[in-house]
Amino acid sequence: SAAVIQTGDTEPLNRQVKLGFSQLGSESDWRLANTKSIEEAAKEAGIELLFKNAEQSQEKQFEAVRSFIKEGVDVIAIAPVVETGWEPILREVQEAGIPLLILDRKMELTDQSLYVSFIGSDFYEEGRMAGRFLLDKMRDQPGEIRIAELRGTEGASPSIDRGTGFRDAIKERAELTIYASEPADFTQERGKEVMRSFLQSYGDEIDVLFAHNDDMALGAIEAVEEHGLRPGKDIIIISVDGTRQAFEMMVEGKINAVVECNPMLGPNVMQAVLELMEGRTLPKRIITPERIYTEVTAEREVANRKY
Ligand code: GYE
Repeated sequence: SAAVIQTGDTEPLNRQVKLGFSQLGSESDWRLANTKSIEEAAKEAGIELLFKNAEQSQEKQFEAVRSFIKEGVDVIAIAPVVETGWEPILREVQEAGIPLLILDRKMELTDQSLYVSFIGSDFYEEGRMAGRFLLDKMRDQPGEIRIAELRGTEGASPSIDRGTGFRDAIKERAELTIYASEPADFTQERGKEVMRSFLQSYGDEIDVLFAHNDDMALGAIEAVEEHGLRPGKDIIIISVDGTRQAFEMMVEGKINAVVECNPMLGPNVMQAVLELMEGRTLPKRIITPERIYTEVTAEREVANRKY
């Protein structure tokens, strides 16, 4: 079922709409669910999807975008690996007259005319929710509380904004200190390696782990257990995304709280594409609503997880 485009008073465009999507990588369960959501929603909407995985390389994203321009797609969507460095390529897209959607992660742009809409989560708010949970969890624990942080990919907006939101929230209590903080690229493997090195350097001094995503938290849990400590008890663990695996860990008591970040952007994106083709104006920002889940609510939620 091809989506037939009705362009104002001209004849309906009797061909399939083509969407070029530059996905940043396949580093996490969140990302895999995001890709699947886009693929399924495109199919459902009858939109032809040209998909390229950039394997966490901005350079590869540039190449993908150029190939979409050559191909003459109707709309280009980019989930950008890092925040900066996008203006030149976006200008190429603009010169080709192709509308651009930014998905998932933010781009730092001075010229806001370079894109039509940014669809994704509020990462700063996610960081704040994580920090507020910690304040609450530790309200009766006196003295210094030492936090280790596993950051995501350097320069990526979820990493930058989750870090800032978290810091802004915990500022309220001076005893909460960020004791160690390193990037671990949003992968389980790096999460484990970096957590292992934290434990080798600081051992029992770490009270809390804030991981910027579930995959890194899962890797860190392995490192904590190998070190002979109990995740969720000896070290309080907070993470972001809300994958099924993280929920299972929460049910086991190994993760204390997970801030949800919704990867199911496909339906929103396809709706945006079709509206663009009908000549409608989109809101500049479309935010996906989210919440936090804790060890208290995990049990009754785990079966509902879709990713
Ligand atoms: O949290 C992480 C993924 O950009 C929101 O990227 C996304 C983040 C997500 O690798 O798991």
